[in-house]
Amino acid sequence: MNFPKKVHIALGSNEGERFKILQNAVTRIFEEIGEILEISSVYETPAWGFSGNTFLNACISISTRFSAEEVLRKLLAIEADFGRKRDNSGNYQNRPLDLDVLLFENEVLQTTSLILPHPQIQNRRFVLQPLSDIAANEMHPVLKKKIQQLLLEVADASEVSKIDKKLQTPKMNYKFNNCNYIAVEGNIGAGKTSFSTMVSQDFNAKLILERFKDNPFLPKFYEDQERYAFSLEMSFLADRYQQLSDDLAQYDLFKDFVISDYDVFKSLIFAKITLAEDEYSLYQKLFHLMYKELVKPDLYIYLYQNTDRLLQNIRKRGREYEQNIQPEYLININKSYLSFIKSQTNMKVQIIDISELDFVNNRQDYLKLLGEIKL
Ligand code: PH2
Ligand code: MG
Ligand code: MG
Repeated sequence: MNFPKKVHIALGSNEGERFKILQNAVTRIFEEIGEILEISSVYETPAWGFSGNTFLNACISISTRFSAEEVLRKLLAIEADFGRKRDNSGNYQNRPLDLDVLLFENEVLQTTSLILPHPQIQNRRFVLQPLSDIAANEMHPVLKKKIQQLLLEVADASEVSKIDKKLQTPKMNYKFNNCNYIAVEGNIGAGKTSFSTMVSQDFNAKLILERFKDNPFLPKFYEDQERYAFSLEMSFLADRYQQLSDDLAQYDLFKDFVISDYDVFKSLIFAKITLAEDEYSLYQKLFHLMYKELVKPDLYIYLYQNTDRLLQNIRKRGREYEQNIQPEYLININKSYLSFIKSQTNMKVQIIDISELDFVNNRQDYLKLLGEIKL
């Protein structure tokens, strides 16, 4: 999972209903690429470098987890949907929509398809003027000058004039209001960690991730279940108890809530499957002693994913010791989760079917998933 990056994009239109096209483009960028951080004023600008219709130009900054190449590909697809046609003449033409990546964080890059930062920023008033609205103090990573400085120095004398109408910022119609702690659960490979991580980044939440990597019994367990099940379940329980009691007690002033990629009940659900009956009843006693002491989530989300896609995800992330996991084992785990969930009377639980969603690679699916959460 990539960390969100800040990207500055230039928008231009000189054909059709220009303002409407720019507004719709901003909405598409929000839905498909990332959250909109800032939007400049809109400027009317004469065609630069060719004789054509007058443009409307603006700049936006967004936050995205996609790579520069992916952002570029998505922008080109949006341009095409607005009727942009390209010919091979190499000359500028009138166009309903042009979307250019100006700055991708501080990346400096040159490939056949993409140059970063955009090589023409410093020569174009129709870019520097709107860009100064939202990024006056950003440093150009190659020229080592601030955008406002580049605007002062630009040779381009074209007359750009601000129009009154403002572009609207599309916002997530989703808020995690009045909640302190959310636990995300799901089968092995369902996407618990990805989803919790994305939410923590986008909604300023403190993230608690299971420390399965540190468990020395896990690889052994997958080799010899009977021999290592009890040690594994005990050490998971101890770890989870310690982590949750520490992390949930430490209140973070600068975060709005806490999200974790597991709930401590997971221990009991897995123990029931992996332990012999007598071991399980001993384990249960200990579990309940510890469970009493823990802060309970305000919302428990179970991400349901079908077995085929779980296996696919397990293969894709490639943890060696997980590669022999059998479909029956996953089906069993899912059943146990569901029967646990059914038995819950005090906890607010929500099952969300994500088998038709690809929320990591498809932002519209991510927004859809968020929309499903009812707090
Ligand atoms: N884009 C161009 C070439 N010329 N002139 C103005 N005023 N605005 C633009 O967006 C623009 C241009 C190439 O993309
Ligand atoms: Mg352009
Ligand atoms: Mg372009």
